[in-house]
Amino acid sequence: MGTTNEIFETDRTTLQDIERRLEMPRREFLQFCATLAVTMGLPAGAEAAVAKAIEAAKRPSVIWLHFQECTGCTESLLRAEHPTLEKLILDVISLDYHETLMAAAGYQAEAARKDAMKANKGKYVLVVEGAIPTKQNGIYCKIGGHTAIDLLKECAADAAAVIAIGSCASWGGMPSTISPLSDSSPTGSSGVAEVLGKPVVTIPGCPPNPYNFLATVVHFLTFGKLPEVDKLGRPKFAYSRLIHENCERRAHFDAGRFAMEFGDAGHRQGYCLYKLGCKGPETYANCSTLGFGDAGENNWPVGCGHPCIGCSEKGVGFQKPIHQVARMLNVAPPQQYPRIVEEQGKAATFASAAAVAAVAGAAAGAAIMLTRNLGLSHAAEEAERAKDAGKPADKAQV
Ligand code: FSX
Ligand code: SF4
Ligand code: F3S
Repeated sequence: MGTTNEIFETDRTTLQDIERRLEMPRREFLQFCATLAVTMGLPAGAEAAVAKAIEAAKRPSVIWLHFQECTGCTESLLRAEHPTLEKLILDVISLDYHETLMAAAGYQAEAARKDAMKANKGKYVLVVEGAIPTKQNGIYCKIGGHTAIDLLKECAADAAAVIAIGSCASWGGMPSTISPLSDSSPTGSSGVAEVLGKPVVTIPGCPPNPYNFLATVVHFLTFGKLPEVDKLGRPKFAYSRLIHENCERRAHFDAGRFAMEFGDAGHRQGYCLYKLGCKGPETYANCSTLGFGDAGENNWPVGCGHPCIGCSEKGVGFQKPIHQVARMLNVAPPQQYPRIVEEQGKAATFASAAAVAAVAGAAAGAAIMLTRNLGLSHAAEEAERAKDAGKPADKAQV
């Protein structure tokens, strides 16, 4: 694999082709590739392989189904800036069926789905957004006269890969919330794997970070296979670390400085939100290192002053009361301690600064190395998961 500079030297023609085809400056294209490589935790230089794969690979046909959800997953993808979705649709994937974005309606839309499935049999990627209601044979969600259960099974049968995007599709998410007066959700909302009876890749989050989805698809293009996942189907590059491990407020947690109520002096000074119910200590996701919407490292729930509600963690998000304090899953010290002296809104962890620098195209190599390290699982966490699964630590499958 070459470095970014080597690509400029050795693949100038390829890059000029891309520049023409995407109508995107080559530098912007390479920044996009570097961002995805960083997100995947790939080693330095991997952006060259990503660039080549995007350039050379036939665009995979993507069929995107919507069930019980709010369309926030699609909305968050629309807010990804590198590249904008229209460029992504046109050049990285062939989005052949997507109810929110397609112009077709009714029979025409149904025909588009059937045609794409037939033309790409065994090769298309099925993306599912939203939970699947299972009570009363699934009558609570029907599209074109078919239940979500039937549509999912029909589309999954000939898919090369199935990706459940968002917490709803991953395990039921928000629609699966159980009231204290009941032992199941009103419509029996379930995740894709549960309905299909086999594991699928899950990208939980409500909504999930679009880069985790884009990186998963590009991994498929670059290496011809989906990324390594944990026992819940989550790509390890994004869900191996607790939010709490790399949170910009972690130094306050360790020093015992907590916001006690919204708007108090501690809250205004950016103190730790643990006592307001932050679920970062029991939620695996990369929100604290990646940020949302390319708007900077503070653009994530805790960065905006609200406790993490654990939206990406089954059994935490939409199940535990928002302001109940979190269970501490491990007490390992953070990778590095952020400074605590900047004014609120300007603080940056080294990790988030590096990831944002990669988006900006500066210091991509350093960011890649750092993020790769952040993506590695460690012994304490594996032991914790093994305990949950009732296995000895050294036999843990994570
Ligand atoms: Fe909404 Fe997606 Fe939440 Fe669910 O994201 S943001 S309710 S995870 O399926 O649209
Ligand atoms: Fe950050 Fe929440 Fe952990 Fe505090 S409890 S350090 S706010 S993740
Ligand atoms: Fe969700 Fe918590 Fe991340 S609420 S978006 S998992 S910070």
